[in-house]
Amino acid sequence: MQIQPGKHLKKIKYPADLKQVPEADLHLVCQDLRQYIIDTVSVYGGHFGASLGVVELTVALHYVFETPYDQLIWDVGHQAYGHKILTGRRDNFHTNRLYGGISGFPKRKESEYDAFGVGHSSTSISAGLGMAVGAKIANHDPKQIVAVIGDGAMTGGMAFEAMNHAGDIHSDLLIILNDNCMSIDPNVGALKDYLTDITTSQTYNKVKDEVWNVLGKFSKFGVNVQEIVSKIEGGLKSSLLKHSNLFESLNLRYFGPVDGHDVHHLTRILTDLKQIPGPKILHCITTKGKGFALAEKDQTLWHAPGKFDKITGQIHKKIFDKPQPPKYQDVFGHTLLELARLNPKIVGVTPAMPSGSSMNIMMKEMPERAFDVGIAEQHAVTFSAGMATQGLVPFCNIYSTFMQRAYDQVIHDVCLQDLQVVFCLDRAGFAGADGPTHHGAYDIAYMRCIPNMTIASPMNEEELRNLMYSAQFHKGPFTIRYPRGEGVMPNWQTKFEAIEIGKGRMVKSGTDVAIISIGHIGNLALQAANELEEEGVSVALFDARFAKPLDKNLLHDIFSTFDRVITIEDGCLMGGFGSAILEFAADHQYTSKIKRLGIPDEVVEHGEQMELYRDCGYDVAGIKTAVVGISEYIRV
Ligand SMILES: Cc1ncc(C[n+]2csc(CCOP(=O)(O)OP(=O)(O)O)c2C)c(N)n1
Repeated sequence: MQIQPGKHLKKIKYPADLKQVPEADLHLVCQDLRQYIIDTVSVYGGHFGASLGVVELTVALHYVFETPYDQLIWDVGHQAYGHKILTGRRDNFHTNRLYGGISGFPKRKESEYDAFGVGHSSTSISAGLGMAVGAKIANHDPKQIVAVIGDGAMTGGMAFEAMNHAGDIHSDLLIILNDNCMSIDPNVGALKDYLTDITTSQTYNKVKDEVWNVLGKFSKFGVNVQEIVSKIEGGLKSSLLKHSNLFESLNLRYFGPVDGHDVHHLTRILTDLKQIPGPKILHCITTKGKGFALAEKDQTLWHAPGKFDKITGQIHKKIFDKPQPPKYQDVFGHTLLELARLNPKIVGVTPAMPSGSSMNIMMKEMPERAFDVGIAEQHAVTFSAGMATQGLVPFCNIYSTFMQRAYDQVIHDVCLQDLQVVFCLDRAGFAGADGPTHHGAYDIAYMRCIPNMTIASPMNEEELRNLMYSAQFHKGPFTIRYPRGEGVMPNWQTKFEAIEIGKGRMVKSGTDVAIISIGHIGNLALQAANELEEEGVSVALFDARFAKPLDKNLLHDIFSTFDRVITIEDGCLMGGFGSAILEFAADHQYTSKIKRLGIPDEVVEHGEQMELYRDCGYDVAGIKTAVVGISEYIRV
């Protein structure tokens, strides 16, 4: 279904069209753009509140700057829907996040207006600084580089590493801090309090207003703004601001706070800022979900609500006539609380994903034992390591894809010291519509090579519970990976039972081919094996449960019985679980034919998880084809 743009947006396909609009009418474009986002996301789903909050900023930026020559970097990129719509993708926007459609995040391959590919947070200032320096060294004509970063993303260490550098080398870079006091959940940390303080501090704002008044007065007369700012900085501003403003202390010129929903004011400020050299930051105050009352009210729910009725605000939920299996994340959340009630040493850590990981269940009952540390995966890991040295048992929940950030911390701070930290990696395997920046493809491969690490993955809810239960008694680092979405057991609240570390199990017996799977994907293998049985091919299925240590006894049994073996994992083939099985077979001189199914060595785009399994040959049909293929191969 093609969504119809309003009459002001209709005329705009590219920023060049936007520039034809009289400045006085920009708020009308904003109205239409906001409505277009509401109309489309309500029907097709996707991120919602963040894009609504930056409508005015998006319009002002494309109005003032010469994109794509001037470069605009959106941190995380979930707020860039307006940007996509104004940069040639309006008529394609209904394919956002769908298989074969446009990406939900800025992506260099998709558009020249997407200056930098994003999805993970806190990269925009580093990338922008690199662009500014690179453009200069490459002798490009002067260009403006703008990084838009949220207050949530600003809690990430990389943002500070980049500001520290920017303030030192004085490259031309405009940072726009989009401050809506929200991450996905309410933003946390001392920085959040600081931002609120500078927004409300009277002394500070008085000085700042004077700076702006002077600036405004002069720029109207066409006086060189750059000169004026230096003069003001030399006097009034610098002494007070430098000592009272965090950004000024880092040698970034600080402007604001300004109302991020006043498109006319924003346009004027951005025009002025274009003339000010060096690194500078414009602090914009916005409301996440702006213009859609329910989204303004419950900003966490409306971060990415799914499809909804735009009139009533009713979020569409599938209705089932029988109980459904829960999401793995909820099994994690409830189980963690259950375990924490029994074991006072258990603590929980999440980097900014309380609701996404369901850690919020424990946070609600035990706020003193469960921590949201901000978008700070590296810190989350080392903070957990620190608590482990005190004899606690931290369950540190990080999405598989975001754990990539904290790799050195896992090695250096946890594994080399053999500390007991339980890493629960959510969204392991294909993430679905969020696409390649979010697929949890690599964790088995990157964890497997680290000494002391144990890696397990449950095939169902009961296994997740039992792995979590067992991990609390294991003295050393322990990774449990599980996918996005639902499991298979509507009655999931099973009694805890210890699982022996490194012990796999047979799920189904058979004689022709052995499948060894790891994790939830084993359920598709089971379905394939059952169907094949009826078609006359006898397939045995083994649930390895552990990628490390491997169940050597089970593997010796399998390789001495079967000359055709298939491995299946929802993870990368290179270095993954199948590779571990190949290593085992080679090390023990087994000559069985082995076929590995998993994620190939390429960037797999976004789509429904099932569509991606299909493309990579490990949906039910793909598994059956692989079994038949390996059987025929032997016959030849
Ligand atoms: C490294 C990393 N960790 C976690 C996330 C998940 N995540 C996506 S958006 C978001 C909140 C960002 O907050 P903010 O920057 O303030 O933007 P807002 O949504 O409020 O506009 C988080 C935690 C991520 N994208 N990258």
